[in-house]
Parts: sequence; structure tokens; C-alpha cells
Amino acid sequence: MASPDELLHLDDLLTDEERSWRDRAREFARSRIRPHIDEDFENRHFRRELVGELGAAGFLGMHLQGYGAAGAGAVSYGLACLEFEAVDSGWRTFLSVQGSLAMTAISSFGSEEQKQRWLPAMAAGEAIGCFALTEATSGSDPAGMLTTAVRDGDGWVLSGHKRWIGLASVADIAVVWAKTDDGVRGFLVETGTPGFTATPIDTKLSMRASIQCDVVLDGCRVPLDAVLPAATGLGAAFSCLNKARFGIIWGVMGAARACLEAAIDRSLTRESFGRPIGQTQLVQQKLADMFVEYEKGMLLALHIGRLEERHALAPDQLSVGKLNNVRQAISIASQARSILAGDGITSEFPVMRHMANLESVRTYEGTDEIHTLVLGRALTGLAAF
Ligand code: TGC
Repeated sequence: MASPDELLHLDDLLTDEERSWRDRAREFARSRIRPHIDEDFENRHFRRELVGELGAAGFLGMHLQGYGAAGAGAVSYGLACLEFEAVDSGWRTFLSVQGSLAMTAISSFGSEEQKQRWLPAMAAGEAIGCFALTEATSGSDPAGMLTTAVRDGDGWVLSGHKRWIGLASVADIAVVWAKTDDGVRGFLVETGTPGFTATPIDTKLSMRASIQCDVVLDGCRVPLDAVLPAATGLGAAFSCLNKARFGIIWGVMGAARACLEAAIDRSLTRESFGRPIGQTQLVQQKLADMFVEYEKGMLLALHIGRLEERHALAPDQLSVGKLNNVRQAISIASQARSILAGDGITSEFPVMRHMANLESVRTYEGTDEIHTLVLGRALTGLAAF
């Protein structure tokens, strides 16, 4: 009997350094997060005390160079995302918001002073960042944002309402995207600034061990040097989303693997009609289908990872990965749930939690529909949005 990761020997395609990052991430996620995750999901609890440990272990902004970041390769970062999401999407989301979104925005578009001020603290987990782009009426179309930043004397005044902003209520610094007379710009807003309020959305039935917030900017005044100098236009925000989409392509394969493993395990211990259900053709067909899609998703993630390492990864290619891997992870989770039968809807198994989380992952960082239309545009040259 082979485990899902042994059958195709995908390990052979990784370097020693990549395997080392993968193993350390797996150990951290399994020993520090998994013991509490069901309780945290149930209680809507984000275990903030782990953030410093994640920083000390090098996982925050690990793909960035300098300023305290680990400087790991793209595939290593992807594998870490996978191992955290194998425990819970909420924690991979934390890595994405901190590293792929907030730290990437500062690293790519910030002034030297902004980088010195924030990146080492964020890499160490001493400061938490969030990324305020989405609004209630402009999720798929950030260009339709209503938040504004107006020059006023020696500063900028930000006004608007952002929604679904990960970690905002525990963040120290927010990267806020707003319309100016000069187009969309990014601003670093310290969350203690008067006029900045973040309120967790606590009616969520998904991603409950993580935090997503409504953010109100009510005449929030920031100094002139709060603007990210090199972030001119919405393309800057999209380039950060690209990094988060990359992490998702890998991460969801972790959730898929966890569901597949739970289903295999259950197929050997649960008996029906006098034999293990794993000895029936219908269950074996489901397991084989799940496994094949998992391995294809891994190969796709790895191909995309190698492109990223060569700086040759295009946004349309990320859409292939996000669309396919989230879709297949959801399908794998759903088939696992059916193999677990009634037990599959209980919290005694991780499958229903992963299913609920994956519904968020399908929606954020570009919905299935948006990535479908990006590919439609790539194939026809015609934009349908
Ligand atoms: P358009 O508005 O015309 O584009 C503006 C500029 O951006 C460029 N661009 C990109 N650049 C790099 N990478 C990408 N993926 C890019 N997509 C667009 C574009 O070329 C243009 O540049 P320029 O120089 O011409 O000004 O938009 P478009 O027509 O190109 O794209 C439309 C569409 C629908 C594909 C795009 O709006 C889109 O991707 N929408 C989805 C938005 C999305 O993913 N939102 C998620 C927000 S973050 C989140 O969900 C939660 S974060 C985690 C948390 O906080 O918990």
C-alpha cells in the first residue's frame, strides 16, 4: 500500500533544500496548529501567539530577499503553503496575507525607509500586515473601488469601506488601495491611526480559525510619505495578488491531500457488507480519481513553481493553476466526504472543515468565474468582463 505522496515519486523532482522547507513546514503545522485546529475553527479563534513562532521559523515572507526574509525559492514557498493548508486554509491564508500580499507590496513598491521600518518586523512576526483592496461592490472588479485618497496639506485623507480584509483587526499595518487624482495608489496606514476601524466578520461558516474584516476609513489622515512610491496604478496591487494566487495553487493541494488521506484511512477501517469499504469497486474508483487529480494538481503546481523561479510566470498561467487546483481540491474533498458517509459531516474528521474553507478559497484571489474568463480572453483575445 502506497501513500499518495509515494506512488508517483514526485519527491524526486524536488531539491534537498525544497524537501527541507517542506519537512519543517509539515512539522510546524502538525505540531503547533493541528492539535488545536478543530477547537479554533469551532470557536472562531485566531491563535495569534503562533505568529512570532512562524517568524522565528522563517515562514513569513519566506520567498522575499533581504530585510530579514529567508530568501527561499518559489517551490519551497509553495510546499510550505501546501503543508500549512493541509492542516487548515486559515493558516495558509495568514502566510499569504502577511507574506504574499502585505510584505510583497512593501518589498516591491515601498521606499527604503518603509522597507526598513516594516519588513524585518513582519518577517520576524513582530508586526502583522493586511492588504485592503476588496470592497463590497468591487470584489471581482477592483477598478470599481470607491475608496479615495485626497491630498490635503501635508498629508493624505483616506475615505471608504473595505470588506473581507484578512487579519485587519489584529494587524499593525494596512496596505490600503485607494483612488487618487493620479489613479489607484497604495498607502501604508498604521492601524492605530484615527479614522481606521476594523471589525471581524463573525458570521462566517468557513475559514473560522482565521479573521476577515470590514474596514472603515473615515477621514483617515496619513502623512505624505505613507504612499508606496513605486505603486502607480492597479497593476501594482494585481502583482501582489499574483503571489497570493501562486500560494493558493500549492496550498489547496494540501487540503486535497488531507481529505484523500482521511478517505483512504477510513476505507480500510470501515466495514460494510462484511468487508472494508476500500475493497469495493465504487470506493476504489473514487480513491483512484481523487489521487489522479491530486497528482495532476501537484504537477501543475510544480510546473508553475519552476516558471516562477525562472521569472517566466504570466498571470494567465496562474489562472490555469488557481482554477484547476481549487476546483479539484473541492471535488476531492466532496468525494472524501461521501466515502466517510455520515461521519464525514462531523468534526471528528477534517474533511468538512476543509470543504467549508475551500469555498472561501474558490472565491478570493479571483473567483472561478474570473479565472475562467481570463483564460477565455487568453484563448480568444476577447475580454468578456
Ligand atoms: P484592469 O482593471 O483593466 O487592469 C488594471 C491594470 O492591471 C493589470 N493587470 C495585472 N497585472 C499583473 N497581474 C495581473 N494578474 C493583472 N491583472 C490585470 C492590467 O494589465 C492593467 O494594467 P495597465 O498597465 O494596462 O493599467 O483589469 P483587467 O481588465 O486587466 O483584468 C480584469 C480582471 C477581472 C481579470 C481583474 O480585475 C481581476 O483579476 N479581478 C479579480 C480581482 C481579485 O482577485 N480580487 C481579490 C482581491 S484580494 C482577496 O480576495 C482577499 S486577500 C486575502 C485576505 O485579505 O484575506
